[in-house]
Amino acid sequence: MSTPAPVTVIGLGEMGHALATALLDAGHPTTVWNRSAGKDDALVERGAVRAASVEEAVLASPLTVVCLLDYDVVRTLMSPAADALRGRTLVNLTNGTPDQARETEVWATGLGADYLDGGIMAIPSTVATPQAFVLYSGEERHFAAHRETLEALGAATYLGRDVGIASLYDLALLSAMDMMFAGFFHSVAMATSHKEGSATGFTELLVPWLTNMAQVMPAFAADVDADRASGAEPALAQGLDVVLAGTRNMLGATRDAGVRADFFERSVAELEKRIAEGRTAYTGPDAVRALRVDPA
Ligand code: FVH
Repeated sequence: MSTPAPVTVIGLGEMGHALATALLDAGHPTTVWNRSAGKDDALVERGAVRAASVEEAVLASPLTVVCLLDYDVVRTLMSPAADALRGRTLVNLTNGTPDQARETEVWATGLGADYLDGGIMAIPSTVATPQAFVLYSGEERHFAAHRETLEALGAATYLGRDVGIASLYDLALLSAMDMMFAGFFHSVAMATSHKEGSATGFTELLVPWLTNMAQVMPAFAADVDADRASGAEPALAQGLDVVLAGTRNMLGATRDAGVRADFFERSVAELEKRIAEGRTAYTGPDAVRALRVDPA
């Protein structure tokens, strides 16, 4: 294990503060900067160096990690430090879109900086715990050069040369989480429409149910990759008529519970269309294709 390398953290909001704390805890000489004063006090007490400007912060380390509100802020804030970035590495862990990552890479490399984009799969309290992982994309040699430092934040996962892929996977993972929570609240609204229903009692059933069902995802994923119908868990391989009957029941029970049913209205319409086309099964690849704006 080599001596922990110096690192700079710009943006000391909830997440940036957690990142800087993790780097300090791992023994990295850490320089910090934040727009508003005071957010660095606890970090300075732990040994961080407070920079007087963004430029000074960047000059302090070969690697600068930024975690800010959005990409506009990143560009606006870092532009005055353009000269300082030359020959240094910028790792942007701000949430953004794949295109924003690609544009920012062009901008940073135009300044002579090495650039990696990333997505943090953690909340501030889980940074640097075994639960945390951070996605990275961009030039692999930049990742390799700083991997040891980046591992201090959580398992460092390199996804590929296209700098946009880390944010694509980040947003896809966040989409799955958002839809899981939307499903959770939908089901709680249904369960608690009953006079004896309780969110707590219902959730005691929901968590093991969803945990079990999540085990089927790798089989579905393999079907999608192979564009085949048959690999997924046989128990889920129901005929379309059976799926339609069950989905109609979910639609009816949702309406009866006085809960918005638009999701199931769309599902029933989609299944009816497929049956009218003569289809008899609904596979993983079918489900993915049905979501594409241009399914060709
Ligand atoms: N918090 C979380 O759980 C998630 C986990 C996954 C990753 N996200 C992303 O991390 C980015 C920062 O999120 P955050 O939670 O740290 O957000 P805040 O606590 O609100 O901190 C925002 C920082 O951005 C600075 N900032 C905002 N506007 C400006 C500006 N115009 N000029 C300079 N700095 C600016 C702000 O500075 P200040 O308000 O303290 O002066 C904070 O340092 C974000 O992409 C999440 O999606 C977090």
